[in-house]
Amino acid sequence: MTGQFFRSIRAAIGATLALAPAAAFAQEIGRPEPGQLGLQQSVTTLMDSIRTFHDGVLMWTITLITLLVMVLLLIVMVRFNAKANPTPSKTTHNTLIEVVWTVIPILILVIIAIPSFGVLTDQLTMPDGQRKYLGNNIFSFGEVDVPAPALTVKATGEQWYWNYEYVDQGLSFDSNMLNEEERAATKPGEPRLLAVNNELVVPVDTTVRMQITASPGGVIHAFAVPSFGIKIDAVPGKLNETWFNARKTGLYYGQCSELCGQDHAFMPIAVRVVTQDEYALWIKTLAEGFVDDANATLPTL
Ligand SMILES: [Cu+2]
Repeated sequence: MTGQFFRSIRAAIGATLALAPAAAFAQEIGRPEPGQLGLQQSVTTLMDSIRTFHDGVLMWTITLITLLVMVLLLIVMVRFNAKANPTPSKTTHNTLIEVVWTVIPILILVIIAIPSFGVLTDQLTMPDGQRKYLGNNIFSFGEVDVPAPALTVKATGEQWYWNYEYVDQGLSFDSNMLNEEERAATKPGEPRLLAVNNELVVPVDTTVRMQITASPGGVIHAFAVPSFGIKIDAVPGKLNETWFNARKTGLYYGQCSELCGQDHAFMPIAVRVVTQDEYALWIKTLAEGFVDDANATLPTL
């Protein structure tokens, strides 16, 4: 019942707020759009739960509280200004009101906290093939099956770019932002400050274990991809873990999300989700040679 209720709320709000940036492209593109109001589109069960939580619970709560406070303020301004109410009440305490304005906010916070903890737990619990995930049903105990990870990628925050290591294959490469000349020459259709030379390439419908760290002696970064619903700190000397399973091929952008120094704004994250066959050829080519050769096997966007 609640699951369905929030599904329909989410669908209604999603239809109202979300622009449909992907419609024009053959592939999905996860990126911010001019004039965008809602969150970025979701292509994972984690982002489904975040969007449902945000659009279906938080936005309603915030809006109703704001309206209530505004109405109370207007009543005070009209009915209790010096002209309308020349002799003010001398009341200093009212036990009932104090209990009410303590208990009701506590209840609101509890209602927010319950699905919030569930969503957070999902992001930080590695799938084992057994555990159920929340998806859109954030007030349920979880209904979504997620397979165990089939691929492990370690992302290392450097000053100021990312290094991606395919741990099982022992392969790694750096991913640098393209400056304007490089972008115009090689990837003119991709967005400024987000396009990179070497994207993180992963197969569709596959659970990817992401290990996140920063280079020793470096600084703290954070690895975040909005369409996947993941954001996790990259700390020198510490290995953080999260996961995603993208259901649509395409190109999804994120950014370093922890203020890390002079080029913090210029170390974007670009994840390319490709078909199983494309991935198999890409990783085989990478194992045999250079990342440029591997990237050349992928279809142009
Ligand atoms: Cu950074």
